[in-house]
Amino acid sequence: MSLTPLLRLLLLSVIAATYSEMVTCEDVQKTCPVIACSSPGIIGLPGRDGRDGIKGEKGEPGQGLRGLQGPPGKLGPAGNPGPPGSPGPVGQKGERGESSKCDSCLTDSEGKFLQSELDSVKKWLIFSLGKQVGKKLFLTNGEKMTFDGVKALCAQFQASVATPRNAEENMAIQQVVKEEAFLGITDKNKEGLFVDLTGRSLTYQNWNDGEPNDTGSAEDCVTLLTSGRWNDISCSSSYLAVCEFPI
Ligand code: FUC
Ligand code: CA
Ligand code: CA
Repeated sequence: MSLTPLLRLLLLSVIAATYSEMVTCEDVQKTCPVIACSSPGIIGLPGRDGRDGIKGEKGEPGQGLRGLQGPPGKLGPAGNPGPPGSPGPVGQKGERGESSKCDSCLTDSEGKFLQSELDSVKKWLIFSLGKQVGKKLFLTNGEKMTFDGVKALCAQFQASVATPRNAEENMAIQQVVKEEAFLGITDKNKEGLFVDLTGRSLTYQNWNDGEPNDTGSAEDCVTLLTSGRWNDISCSSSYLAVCEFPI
């Protein structure tokens, strides 16, 4: 349906008159001074969609079936080292270490000093207790005991039972004791054959008159009488112990 030019002009005039009564050009200028006043245009197309709004609150949990439990997560990082532990028990005693060669580490002057000290001690000992003859020192502890007891006592001190090899030694023993004392002489291996405790035959003898007589066929040991003479006697009797020390 087409309108005649006259009719179209008439319709536009009516629309224009109606709009000018509602919004004047001056009204528009008050809010938008850039827009140049002209005759109103036709109504445009709708604008584009606006931007997304802010995120909404978390919704209520769903009501569906719960899913299966997932696999274990990855291994976490290693933790910090813990504090030191308490001390362990004391270990066993170790092997004895190798001794250094310090046995020979004394200086010459130290050695000489120690030797002179040792010599002094020996002199004090001889002066107060014993009697020295040559390289022998005779000592008694003043105890009476059997012959076996005397042998054990002397051995304990790396010494021997006193055995006089000559008159001087015999006299030295006599001076050390106040009573009858055992000598390191015996005939127990062969009756009548007196030897020293190493089995060697005697080079010196000083028997009392009538001795040795082996009284009761039971006298296989020898004593030094206070006179300095010798007597054979029972080994199980008790007499003073005298030892001889090599010096
Ligand atoms: C003499 C010694 C014995 C004993 C006796 C008491 O006969 O020959 O050995 O000493 O005296
Ligand atoms: Ca005898
Ligand atoms: Ca006798």
